[in-house]
Amino acid sequence: MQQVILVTGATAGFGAAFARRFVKDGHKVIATGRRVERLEGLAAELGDALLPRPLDVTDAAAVAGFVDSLPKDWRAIDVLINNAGLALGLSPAWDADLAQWDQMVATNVTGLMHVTRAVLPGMVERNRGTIINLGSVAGTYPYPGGHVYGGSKAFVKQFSLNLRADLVGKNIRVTDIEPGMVGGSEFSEVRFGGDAQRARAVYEGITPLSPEDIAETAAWIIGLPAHVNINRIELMPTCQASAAFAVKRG
Ligand code: NDP
Ligand code: 8X3
Repeated sequence: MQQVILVTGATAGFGAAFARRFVKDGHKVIATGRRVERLEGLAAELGDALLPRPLDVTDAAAVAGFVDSLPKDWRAIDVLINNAGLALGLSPAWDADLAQWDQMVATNVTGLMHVTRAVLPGMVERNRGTIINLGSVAGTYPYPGGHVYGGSKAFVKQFSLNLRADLVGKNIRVTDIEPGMVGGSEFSEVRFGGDAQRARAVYEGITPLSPEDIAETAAWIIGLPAHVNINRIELMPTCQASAAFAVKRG
């Protein structure tokens, strides 16, 4: 059955892969992000099934008015994909840039919260919906330099589980997708401030997950019978595993 799917951060990486996959699957996609020309490119590629709409998730007023700003037949959002997010920097906490910490919290935590709060009342009114949040293995497993990024994704995990606590008995599903290393997106380039060489090195000699793997996972979750809620799903490429505790001797 055709669904109206709102994707945040659809201008790159997973978000663009979600848009392509969901349109291919016969759904209608509201593609959002800050880079308007990327959204227009997606619309040119995918046609009328895709509605391009600029949206900065850190702009609280724009988020609050977003659903009402949509054309009438796009307002009943069936699926929300809270995908917009970023990691900034990898230096140790004592050396980290506070502005980068603030931007990660504003985007990954506050932005995701606000978009959810804007879309959820309609879902509750219709007693129908699916919310997929993009968490990360970083929200479960600590790593050096992960501090606020990992903390923000731990929030996404717990927020997802707590949403279900409020929604129990309603026909509204919430899933936290928690991927490990995924290549083919701008994630590492953004993290390293545009340093393409450093970003490339992250994926050298390995086969990471791809944005299409994440889109496949989301498509599976959406297509499950309406009574099935996947609470959390953690996935890694076979070249990655969680490591032993770090121990510093001497
Ligand atoms: P990309 O950097 O390729 O894409 C991030 C998207 O987020 C872009 O479309 C960007 O669009 C959007 N975005 C960033 N800030 C804002 C904002 N303020 N308002 C609206 N959109 C914003 O990263 P990925 O596709 O790899 O990551 C997608 C999600 O998956 C993120 O939440 C990330 O944390 C998570 N993740 C990524 C993993 C990876 O290894 N790649 C692994 C696990 C989780 P624009 O700049 O146009 O606004
Ligand atoms: C992205 C995966 O391991 O770089 O969330 O934090 S990781």
